[in-house]
Amino acid sequence: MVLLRKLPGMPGWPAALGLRLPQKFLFLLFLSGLLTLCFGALFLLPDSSRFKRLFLPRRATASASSSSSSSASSSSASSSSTRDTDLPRSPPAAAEPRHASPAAPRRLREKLRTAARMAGPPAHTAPGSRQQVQGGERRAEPATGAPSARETRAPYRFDYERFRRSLRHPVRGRRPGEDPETRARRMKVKEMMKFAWDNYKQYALGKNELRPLTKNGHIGNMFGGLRGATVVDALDTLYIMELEEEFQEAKKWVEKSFDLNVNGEASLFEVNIRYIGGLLAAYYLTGEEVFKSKALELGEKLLPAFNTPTGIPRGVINLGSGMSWSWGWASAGSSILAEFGTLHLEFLHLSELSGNPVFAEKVMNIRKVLNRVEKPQGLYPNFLSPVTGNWVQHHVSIGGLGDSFYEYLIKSWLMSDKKDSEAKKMYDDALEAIEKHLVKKSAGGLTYIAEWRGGILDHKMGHLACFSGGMIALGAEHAGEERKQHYVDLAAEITNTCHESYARSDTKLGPEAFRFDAGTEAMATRLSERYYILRPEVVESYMYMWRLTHDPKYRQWGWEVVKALEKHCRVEAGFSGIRDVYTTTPTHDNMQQSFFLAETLKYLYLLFCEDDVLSLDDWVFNTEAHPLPVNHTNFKASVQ
Ligand code: DMJ
Repeated sequence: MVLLRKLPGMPGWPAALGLRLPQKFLFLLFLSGLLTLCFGALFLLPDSSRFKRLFLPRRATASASSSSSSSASSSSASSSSTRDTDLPRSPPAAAEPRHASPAAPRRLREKLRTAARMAGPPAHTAPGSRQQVQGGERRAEPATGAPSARETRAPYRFDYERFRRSLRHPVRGRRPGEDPETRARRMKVKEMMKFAWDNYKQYALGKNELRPLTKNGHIGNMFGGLRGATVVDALDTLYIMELEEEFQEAKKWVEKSFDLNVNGEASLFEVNIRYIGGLLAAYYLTGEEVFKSKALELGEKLLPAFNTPTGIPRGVINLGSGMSWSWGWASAGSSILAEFGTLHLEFLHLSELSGNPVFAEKVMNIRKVLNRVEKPQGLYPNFLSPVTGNWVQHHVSIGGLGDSFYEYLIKSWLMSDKKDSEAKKMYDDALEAIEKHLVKKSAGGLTYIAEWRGGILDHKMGHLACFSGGMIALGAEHAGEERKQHYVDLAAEITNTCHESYARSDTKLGPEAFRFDAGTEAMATRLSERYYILRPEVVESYMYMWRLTHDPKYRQWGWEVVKALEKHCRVEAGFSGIRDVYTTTPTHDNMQQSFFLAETLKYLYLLFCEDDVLSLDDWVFNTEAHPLPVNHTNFKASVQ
């Protein structure tokens, strides 16, 4: 309108053209139509996202784009708005819309697509069709007009039968003759699992954990309103132990009562390792569609957490709104290495099962960011900014905050049927740096892995760090001949140290953290570190060491744990953590953690099984001990 106002001393446009009133009206009509067309065309351009961002409010695009199939790229990172600074928990940062990055190098994009193309021949997309991203799901849609017979090919479907045929061992083993003692011990662990499940079912079904002293349920605030953490965590253990009736009870709960339409703050990491990991494993073991569809639906809900300038996800996400933010305690709004570094296995399987590359793209981008950033002394600090992609603090640990990142590197390689050599190299390099800077020997000859704070060592090992014996054992088999024995020895030494932390306590259960200073060896020195919450890491290492060496001491050590659990943690209505491992009359914490059923009891059971039960040839365990298959057939073209 301003353009057409008649300025003093100057004729207006229509007047200047010598037009009369009806003509003027027609001219105006034509002009406004033209303007509307031009404006609309901006939105129809191939990459109209930048215009949408200019004209639409940020929130409006966030959810629509949250499931975009794009990966964050460095180029889009630099073009990101500086308003998107990393905010602590309150108020949450709005999810930043991200779109396919046209600037991402072609080779990378190809690589990402190949990474997701794990299901072999089935067509994800009908020929002559275009991909449409809708609600995060990539659907095949005819390009134009009515679909022809050729174009209406069946949608992508994971070939479960083909996958089952690719396994080299029966999932639950062949059960050859075995010595009666081993069998009896395995049956004891099975009885413990049944006891843990029955009590959960009776007093807390549908809640996240059982409170075995007060005989009620606990919900907590880690899972964003999701319920039934114990159900989902227990599914595969029940199945493997052939607790058929109990497995059916758990399955029925998932079918009838597992509600994903929740609205609350969830830990991206915990939801991924427990729920997605648990559902994926249950699907691969049984072929029951309900587990697959729930896993995929939940996976979609996690995607907005990746909408950051670097694509490094934030730690907390509201599963309803898609808003994400960093943990309030994480320095300077950073993301945690063990959290964003522990998504790879599950996300590759989400892509495999859905035919949608978006999940694989997200985790391959994380790897890209990690490969780009400089590592102090070759080490990976625990805090990284999702905004800049730089380290925020130089704290390095193979225990809490760092742990499962390293685990997922070697397991990514194994899960890819040893094709993902990038992951193997990252693992080898990281382990070399850890050994050089963090691995120490105590005066009493115990090998341990210290923590590193900007170059200063903290001579402490957390219970969580005790998984590393198993991890190094797993990797040892695949180290070059000259390194193999070295890693077998290192794994054995670390496992032995963790065993010492149990053996030196009055309960024969280990503390949350133990130290090697001021004359102390493998014992907690602080009151606050004396508790045991039914954690699995030590028996996890026993299981891997047993499978690697078949040294009977690992079964013996596992049996000592069984006896200690029975004596100190079993209560009338389940199992409970204890507050002090150094007293024989410990007080209970009234919590039966879901990982006790997912991990501790599963690893103990496997310790007393033949090696072909969930064979390591066929399966890798996610960090919550949920078995995910090695893809013997479809990873061939993998991520290289
Ligand atoms: C489990 O939830 C997982 O093993 C995770 O990686 C960290 N530790 C707990 C159990 O201790």
